Amino acid sequence: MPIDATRPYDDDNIFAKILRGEIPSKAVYEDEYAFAFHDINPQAPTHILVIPKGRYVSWDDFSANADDAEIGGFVRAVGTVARDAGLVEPGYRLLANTGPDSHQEVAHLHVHIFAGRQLGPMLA
Ligand code: IU
Repeated sequence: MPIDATRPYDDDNIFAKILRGEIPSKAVYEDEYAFAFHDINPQAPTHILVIPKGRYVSWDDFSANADDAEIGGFVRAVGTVARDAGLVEPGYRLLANTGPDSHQEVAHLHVHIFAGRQLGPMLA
C-alpha cells in the first residue's frame, strides 16, 4: 500500500525495526548517518536500499528537515555503498519514491540502488 509521505514518522515502520536490529537484514554498509542492506525482493541483480539513521518519512521530509551534516553524510554514504560494491563501472541507478503517486511503500526514506544489468531508459 502506498503511504502518505506527509504523515508523521512512525517508529513501528519496518525499516525502523531493521535499523534497531529487531528484524534481520542483509546489511552491506553502516556509518553514523546511514545503513544499507539488500532489498528483500530485488528488481535487478544488485538492488540495495540505503536509509538514513534519522527519523525521516520520505525524501521530502529529509530534504526539508534534516540538518546539513545528516544530508551530507547520507548522500556521501549512498555514493560509498555504490563505489564499494563496484558499481561505478558499468553504472547504477538511484531512485527515491516519494509519496503515493510514486508508490512509496515503506514510511522511512530509502534510496534504491539498482545495478547489474542494462536498466533501459527509465523504470517508470
Ligand atoms: P518503495 O520505494 O517504498 O516502493 O520500496 C520499498 C522497498 O522495500 C521494496 O523494494 C521492497 O522490496 C523493500 N522491502 C524490503 O527490502 N524489506 C522489507 O521487509 C519490506 C520491503 I516490507
